[in-house]
Amino acid sequence: MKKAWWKESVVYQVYPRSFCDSNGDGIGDINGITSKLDYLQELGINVIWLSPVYQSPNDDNGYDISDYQAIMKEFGTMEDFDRMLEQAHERGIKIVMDLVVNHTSDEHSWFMESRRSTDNPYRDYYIWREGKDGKEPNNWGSVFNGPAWEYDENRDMYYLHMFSRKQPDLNWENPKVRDEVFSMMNWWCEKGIDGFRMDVISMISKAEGLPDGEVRDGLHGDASPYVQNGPHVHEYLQEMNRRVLSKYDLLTVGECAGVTIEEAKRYASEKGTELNMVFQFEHMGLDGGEFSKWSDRKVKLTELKENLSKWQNELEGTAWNSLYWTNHDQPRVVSRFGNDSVRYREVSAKMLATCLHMMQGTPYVYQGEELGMTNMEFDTVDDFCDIESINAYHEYVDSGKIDGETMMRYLRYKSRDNSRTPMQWTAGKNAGFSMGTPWMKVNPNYEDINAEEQVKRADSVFSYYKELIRLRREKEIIVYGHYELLMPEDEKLFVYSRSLGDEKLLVVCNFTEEETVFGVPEEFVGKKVLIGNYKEQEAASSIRLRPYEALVIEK
Ligand code: TEU
Ligand code: CA
Repeated sequence: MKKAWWKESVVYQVYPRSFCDSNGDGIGDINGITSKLDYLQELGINVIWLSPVYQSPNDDNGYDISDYQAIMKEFGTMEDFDRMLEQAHERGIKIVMDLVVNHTSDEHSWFMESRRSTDNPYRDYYIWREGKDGKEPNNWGSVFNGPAWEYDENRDMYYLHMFSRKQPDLNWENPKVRDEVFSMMNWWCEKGIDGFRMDVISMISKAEGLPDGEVRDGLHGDASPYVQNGPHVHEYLQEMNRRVLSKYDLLTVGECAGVTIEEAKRYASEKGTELNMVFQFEHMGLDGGEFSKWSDRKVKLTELKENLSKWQNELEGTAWNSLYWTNHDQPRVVSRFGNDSVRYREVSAKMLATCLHMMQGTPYVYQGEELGMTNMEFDTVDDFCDIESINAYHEYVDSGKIDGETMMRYLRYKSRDNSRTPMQWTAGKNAGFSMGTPWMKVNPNYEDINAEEQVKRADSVFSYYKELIRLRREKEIIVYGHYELLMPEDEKLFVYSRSLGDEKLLVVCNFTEEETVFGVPEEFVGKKVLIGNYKEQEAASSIRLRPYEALVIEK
């Protein structure tokens, strides 16, 4: 297997709006991030993935960009950005930018020109179609609910928006669009940034003829087969690779909704023709239901194991995995796959971290995950800020598909806002996030869960993440070792081994609050426990695993 710095890295995702507010306006900003670089260095991560900081009207918190080469006013200035980049580099931390080029904001100058007239030079920068019998050109629903088309009076046509109506999809078939995107990317690379996380990059090529989708929720057609992994996506990424990526030493990760193993091998081929790695979504979909993600079903451990193991085994040697439990679009992992009760919160957060960080791939830590931050107790639909949550509530409840109370339960469990509450720095006012009024309510549990307390405490979740990250730096086997799932049918334990040459690791994770006896395989009996989330555990031939216990034994 080829070695690479981005395979040996641990990435930390910063959601700037909720990370740290330096000037008291209630909104996290770039100077706030700069002020926390020492904290990140202490944790030991070596790459930051920065969610969008570009100019944006914030219909989707910066994922709707109106100028790719300007910084959002609330976040600061380009000088602030340059200073952050420089200070990060001084600490050996790289910065990977979010690249959102499936769509722009409708307030981007390209779109404002494009909608002006049908003979404007920008007319084909977006996906415009005539209506059909006075209705939308096809039946596609947008990811944020409602139809994926918006009528524009001026052109008397509809434009496609796979996300909100303020996020029109770019027309990648137009070579001028690709020229613009690639030159913008080169501009950022020349500035010295270290890579790109590419937002829904699997959606930039749409199927010929834009055929109607299957109607499954009784409301709209499912566009995914026609917009994900479309006919030209690899061709466009290969062009991007030739014209931009190959000229610099970058970390590139594609957010690839709907990606299969076969597709991932193309996006993230070891040959380096497109990207370094992808975010796959299969494990994030295992607890969904009839209404896509909206459900409060608990994932079945055997399914989770089977899925993650498939990715581990099938990409080995041909592509590279990214490892994540959560991000700014997912609920908090301890509330989802662990147990966020006072009793088990810390131990289950550490167990989940062990399970993920011992796998093959590049791990991603989402801000606050390293503290075991939890989901939020939202009271009513008015507590949500996220466009996806608000739209979904109204669409399903207003149409009578889901009753209000049930939908609130789903939202409390799955809303993206769960992970967007402000970072909990201290037990002081507003969790130390802001001196003013935070743009979004702080989770009231900050007095118990905060960085200040955890950095000092040797057995905190923070200290445990720090140790996992240090171990990965120290041991090649954690990065490159071969993965093998053991006991696939077990409903409680997630057990796997890693091996590299003569070395071998055994990873044992109890995903339940029940005690379980585990028979340690012969070759590990009496060997060293590398890390574990309880004190006193020895690799005896049979061990009693306590609730959410995790341990790693080194042969
Ligand atoms: O997310 C893409 C995506 O597929 C999400 O819509 C995801 O399915 C959903 O959030 C799960 O609930 C990216 C960004 O990460 C997200 O924040 C943006 O809203 C979206 O693209 C549009 O840019
Ligand atoms: Ca601020």
